[in-house]
Amino acid sequence: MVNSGSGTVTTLQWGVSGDIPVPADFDGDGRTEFAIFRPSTGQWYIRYSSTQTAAVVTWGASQDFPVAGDYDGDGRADVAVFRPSEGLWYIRYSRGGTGTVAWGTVNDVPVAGDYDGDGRADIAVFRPSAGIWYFRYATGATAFLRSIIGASSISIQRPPGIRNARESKPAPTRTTSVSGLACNLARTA
Ligand SMILES: [Ca+2]
Ligand SMILES: [Ca+2]
Repeated sequence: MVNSGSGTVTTLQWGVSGDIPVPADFDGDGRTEFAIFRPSTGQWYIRYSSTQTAAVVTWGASQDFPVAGDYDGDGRADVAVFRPSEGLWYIRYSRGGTGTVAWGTVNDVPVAGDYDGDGRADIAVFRPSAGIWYFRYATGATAFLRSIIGASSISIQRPPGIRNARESKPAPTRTTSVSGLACNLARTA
């Protein structure tokens, strides 16, 4: 790691083989935390920059993608995973509470980000087979974007249904609550 201010180089061991790095600002102090998701145990190991303390959060299962982002817009990244087999996003909000959102399907790549600039991360997936990005904005609105290789423009169109592009109606979106801060999602599958 090269410090952008001083130019000094430091190293830190945080994680082991098989861990997935999930750098994000979980405590909202403006500095990115060292964090990893361990698929084998569904555990997140976060080293907070503000306190230099570490936390272990159990959230997710072995086949999940970690998708940390500030979904509730409080300035702190939320622990979250996308489970392709179910097409579900499991979010543990930093502000409190949890949510489950159906968006995407198997083989989709999660690409969450604040696409509309409202300060909250939007749930989104990229479908490689079709070259389409599907967005579910934090406002609840949806959209999709098809990028055509070789074309000079990118068009934004109405969504045809996120679960299956051949569907004529949008897939239902459900949000349910999960109790308990350290919920092992493997047991809910
Ligand atoms: Ca931080
Ligand atoms: Ca947050």
